[in-house]
Amino acid sequence: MTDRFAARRGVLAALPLLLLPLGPAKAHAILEESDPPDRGRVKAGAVVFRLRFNSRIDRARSRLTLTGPGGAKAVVAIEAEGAPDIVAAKAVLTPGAYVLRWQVLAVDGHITRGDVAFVAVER
Ligand SMILES: [Cu+2]
Repeated sequence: MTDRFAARRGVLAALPLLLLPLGPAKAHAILEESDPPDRGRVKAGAVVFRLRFNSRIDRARSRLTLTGPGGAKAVVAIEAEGAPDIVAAKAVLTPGAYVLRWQVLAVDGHITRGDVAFVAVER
């Protein structure tokens, strides 16, 4: 009886050590590179957005939202094709200041989000 109790306590004490490494084993998505870059400039007109992450992205469960001059907000459709760590989209932009907000689901099941601010200038 005493032996069994001690053994159970031993198992319980070991649990936190076993659980700790499981969480951060796979990283969630971090933006490594973007086109346009944050605080960058693009020429107004047809623009291709390209965001590269450190991990594979579930594009169907990710989203790009573009806030334009005057605060107008629109969801931008993510291209279905391409490398699994790239999120790409196309838009036609008038000159002005924009914020591209990305929200992506990584293979580890975690959602991350961030902003890329840029300015579209006259051609
Ligand atoms: Cu994660």
